[in-house]
Amino acid sequence: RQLEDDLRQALAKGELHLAYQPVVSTRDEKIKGFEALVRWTHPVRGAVSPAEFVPVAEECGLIESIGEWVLRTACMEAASWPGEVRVAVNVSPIQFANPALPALVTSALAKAGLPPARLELEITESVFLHETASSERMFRNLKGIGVRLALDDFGTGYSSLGYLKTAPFDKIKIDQSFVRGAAIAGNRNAAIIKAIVTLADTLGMETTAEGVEIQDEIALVRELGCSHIQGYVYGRPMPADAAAALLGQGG
Ligand code: G
Ligand code: G
Ligand code: MN
Ligand code: NA
Repeated sequence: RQLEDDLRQALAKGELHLAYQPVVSTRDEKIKGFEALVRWTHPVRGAVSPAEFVPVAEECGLIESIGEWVLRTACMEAASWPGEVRVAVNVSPIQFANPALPALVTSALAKAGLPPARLELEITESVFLHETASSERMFRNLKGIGVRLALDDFGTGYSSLGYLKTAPFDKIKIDQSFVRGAAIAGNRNAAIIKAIVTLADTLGMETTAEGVEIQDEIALVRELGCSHIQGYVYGRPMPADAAAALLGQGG
C-alpha cells in the first residue's frame, strides 16, 4: 500500500509534528494542559489526518515507532511549559499491550526532565475488550511511575463498565458525540453527560468534556459539573510554539 510505504519514510524525513489543543479548567477557564495530537504533512498529499493514518500504522506495526516519537517529542516540548501545565498523549491499544511501554515512558520523562505527574496517558476502553492479567499489570506499572491515566472517548466503545471497579483512571474524557447537540432543549445527551459526571465524581475521577464548540455548551457542561473542557471554543490544535506563547500570556 502506498500510504504505508510513505508512512514508513515519514518519521525519518521529519514529516510528523505535534499539534497541541488546550484543556481548560471549568472553574476559572485557565489552561491546565494540552492534548498532543500527531500531524503528518505528506510531501504530495499535504495534511493527512491521523484518523486515516493511525489505523494504517496500527495494522502494519509502525504505530510502535510513531508512538515512541510522539511520546518523546511531547515530553520534550512540554518540559519548557510553566508550572503544573500537563501534556496528554494518546496511547494506541497496541502500545498498551507492549510490556516495554513503562520503560519507554520512564525514559521519555527522564530524557525530557518532565515530572511524571505532568504526563497524562489517554487510553481508550477498547483495551478492556480482552482484559487480562497483563493489562492489570500494565496499569499498576504505569501508575507506579507516577503518570496520570485518562479514559479517552468514554462511552463510544463496546466495553462493559466492570473495568471501572479496578482500573486506576484519574480522568474520564466524555466523547464529543455526547457534547454535540447537548445544549439544545430536549436533547438526551445532557442526561448522559450528567450520568457520566456522577459516576466519575463517585469514583474520584476528573472529567473533560470534549468537542465543546459554543458558549451554550460551556454553560451546560459547567452546570453538569464537568471539571475540564476541551474544544474549539477555547482553541484548536496548534503548533508547539503557539501553545508555549499562549501559556506565556498567562493562559
Ligand atoms: O487530531 P484529530 O482529531 O484529527 O485526531 C483524529 C484521531 O486520531 C483521534 O481519534 C485521535 O485520538 C487520534 N490521534 C491523534 N494523535 C494521536 C497519537 O499521537 N496517537 C494515537 N494513537 N492516536 C492519535
Ligand atoms: O479521539 P480523541 O479524543 O483523542 O480525538 C480528539 C480529536 O477531536 C482531535 O482530532 C481534535 O482535532 C478533535 N476536536 C477537538 N476539539 C474539537 C471540537 O471542538 N470540535 C470538533 N469537531 N472536533 C474537535
Ligand atoms: Mn485523546
Ligand atoms: Na477523545
